[in-house]
Amino acid sequence: MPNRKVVTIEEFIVKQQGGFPNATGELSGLLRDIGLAAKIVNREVNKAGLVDILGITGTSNSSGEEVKKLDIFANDQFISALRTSGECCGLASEESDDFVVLESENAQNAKYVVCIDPLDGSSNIDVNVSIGTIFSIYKRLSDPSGDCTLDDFLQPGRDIVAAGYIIYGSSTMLVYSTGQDVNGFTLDPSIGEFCLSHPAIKVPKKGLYYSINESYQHRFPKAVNDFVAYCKCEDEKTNRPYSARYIGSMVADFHRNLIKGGIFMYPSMRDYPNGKLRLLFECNPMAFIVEHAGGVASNGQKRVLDIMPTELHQRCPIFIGSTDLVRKAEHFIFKNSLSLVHEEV
Ligand code: FBP
Repeated sequence: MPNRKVVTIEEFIVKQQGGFPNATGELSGLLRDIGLAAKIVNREVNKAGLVDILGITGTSNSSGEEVKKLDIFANDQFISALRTSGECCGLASEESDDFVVLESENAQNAKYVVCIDPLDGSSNIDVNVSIGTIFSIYKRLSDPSGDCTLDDFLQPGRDIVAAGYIIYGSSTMLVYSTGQDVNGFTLDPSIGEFCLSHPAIKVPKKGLYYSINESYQHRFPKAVNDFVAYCKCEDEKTNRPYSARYIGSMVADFHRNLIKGGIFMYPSMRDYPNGKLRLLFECNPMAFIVEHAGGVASNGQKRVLDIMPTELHQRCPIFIGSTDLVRKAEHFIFKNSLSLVHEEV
């Protein structure tokens, strides 16, 4: 088999930049620095069982969830990488209550802000199951002569400039898009480089898998349970039943469905009327990726990327993945809302 030319992410970013005559290299620099921080986090994740980085810190984040040591380590790594890069003026993290203004000389006038979930899938950290990092980059709206503001972060997902995730799994991959194709790079530990392994990823229109935490079925809306029942029905024509897969790390569940086709769902439920996952840190970046891979992301009624954020840590129900499956889930939700209207009349 002919040896495929190894293309590192740095080479790819520079080549991609060539396609934008007005590019200043700031976005390329930012992506490069996120890649570097990911390598450092990957090193700690890989040896997590050997060093005292497993377990909890004993503190909780603004969403009242337990904070794991590796969460903090990853958060610190990305903040320091972006602070030194000087390519971004502010950062909002799922692990921090408020956004962080990056003070360094260059950073202050930089034109980008970053939203990050430094370690997604925290319930899987201690049990050696795939976890991830999710990021998104926006152009600042505020005047570059001053500090960035909250409004720089509360932009709709459709205004994302670039987004991606790192999955720390059987191999470590960085998958991102700058609004064109979605490309995947696998970390080659022998050379310490992310190398292009999955060019121009396209999510299959039809899905094989459905991913939802079914243990909450008693708290899900009827329409969601009807759709899950539809996924389980025997019907050769539509390739059903689909296979159930749920890892409990959004990055890992999303990545499988992106490559093989499927739907990941974290719907609203009785105690989480807006679902569990955060719009800025989890839903928007994954919606940006799936749309540029030919899929869709919905909150059940509307396109996730068109939702106007009002708070940094707001939650959003999500149905994301293969077009046919997400549209089908929306159909069940719409049908159910109609029957609810009829019941009331
Ligand atoms: P964290 O960012 O705190 O890890 O929470 C997000 C998450 O772990 C997702 O990755 C995953 O899809 C979901 O929560 C699992 O939630 P549940 O355990 O309720 O199914």
